Formats: sequence, C-alpha cells, structure tokens
Amino acid sequence: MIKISTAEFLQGVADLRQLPKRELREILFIGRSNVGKSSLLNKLSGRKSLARSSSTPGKTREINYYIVNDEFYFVDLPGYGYAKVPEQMRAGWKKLIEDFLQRGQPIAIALQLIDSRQEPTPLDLMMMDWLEYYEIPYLLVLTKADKLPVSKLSKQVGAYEKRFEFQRNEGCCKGIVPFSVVSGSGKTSLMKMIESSFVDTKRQKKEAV
Ligand SMILES: Nc1nc2c(ncn2[C@@H]2O[C@H](COP(=O)(O)OP(=O)(O)OP(=O)(O)O)[C@@H](O)[C@H]2O)c(=O)[nH]1
Ligand SMILES: [Mg+2]
Repeated sequence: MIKISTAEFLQGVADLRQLPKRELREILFIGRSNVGKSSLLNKLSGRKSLARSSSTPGKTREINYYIVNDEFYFVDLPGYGYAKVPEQMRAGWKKLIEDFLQRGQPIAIALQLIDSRQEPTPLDLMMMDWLEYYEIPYLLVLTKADKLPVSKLSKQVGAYEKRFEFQRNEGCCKGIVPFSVVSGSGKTSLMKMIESSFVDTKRQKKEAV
C-alpha cells in the first residue's frame, strides 16, 4: 500500500491561471463546508494540522494544493453550501469548480464527501452529476461515521449503495466508504482505493496514446 512519507502545502489557487506548472496526478477532496475535507486530508497524510480544519464553516475559499511524496497532489476544493455566502461568491465558486474539472489534468480520483448522518444535498448531487459528466472516477466518503451507532451506519451505507446503484454499476462511482477521523476507520480502504486509482490513471493514459 502507498506510504505517505512527505506532505507539504504547495499553494492556494483562486484563479486557474495560478495552477501549479508541474503536472502530477491529483486526488480531489470535494464536499460542502464543514463536512470534513481538511480533516480527511490531514488523516490520510498523517499530518495533524497540514490542512487547516476549523469549526468555522466556509473558511477554505481557495483550491489548496498539497504535494505528497513529491509524486502526486492532494487538492482541497473550497466547501460549498455555506448559507452566509453572498450570491456573487456562489456563482464564482460554480465557475471556478466547473472550469477546474474541465482542465484535462490527470485526476486519479475525486473523494466526494457527504456527512454520514445526512442525505446528499442538492449541491452534492450537482457535484456528482458534474463528476459523471466529465467522467471523473470518484468515491463517496461518508464522513463523521463515529457519530452514528454501528447499526445505523451500516443501514445508511446500504441506503447509499441502493440509491446510487446506477452510478456504481454504470457510472464513475468506484465505492462508498464510511470514514471517521476520530477512530481512523475507513482510512485503510481509502488508501487502497486511491492506490488502485493510480493504476487506472496510468492505464487510461496508455490507452489514450
Ligand atoms: N466527530 C467527528 N468530527 C469530525 C470528523 N471529521 C471532521 N470533523 C469535525 O468537523 C468540523 C469540520 O471539519 P473540517 O475538516 O474543517 O471540514 P471542511 O470540509 O474542511 O470545512 P471547510 O474547509 O470549511 O469547507 C471540525 O470541527 C472537525 O473536527 C469526524 O470524522 N468525526
Ligand atoms: Mg477545509
């Protein structure tokens, strides 16, 4: 399994002209404000405070690039769905994300985070539609799994499996993984899935030649 030996903040991007010059495979972290993107990124990299995680939702306004093992990027996308954000900013977010997904950079996999206690929001569903449309493989990560009793959690995973059966079988959804930053559960399966996404990205590249 991939071992993360180094992970460093590289840069924040508010404008696509500022994207890093070096093209490396990317793992995207997508989800609404406060869902646990930064916490997951920190947990996977084994660095407690690499990405700023806070209890103030909507803090991350830029696309944050982290370079891992000098080999690939973790990309923390700005959270959406924060009620207090002005309309103009919301439109800016949509344009930034959609342009970002269309760049043609090698995205190994996107992690679409949803709170395990909740139903996907309309913006989560819109994001998933975009991922399907641009044919970006993704995992649904059900966060804060420690906040649900085990039986409720497995019921919820079952409900997600059923609801997104089509995306799982015919679309780009590669799996549904419950995760808790508190217990660390889900970390190993996520790392394995990220690793196999690298193999698939290589394969796609070869086929494209
Ligand atoms: N109990 C529990 N709390 C969590 C978990 N993951 C995140 N949190 C908490 O949820 C809050 C938000 O987490 P962040 O990682 O900052 O969320 P984010 O998605 O990066 O938020 P933005 O950057 O604002 O979009 C923090 O207070 C975290 O400690 C989890 O698995 N379990
Ligand atoms: Mg964050």
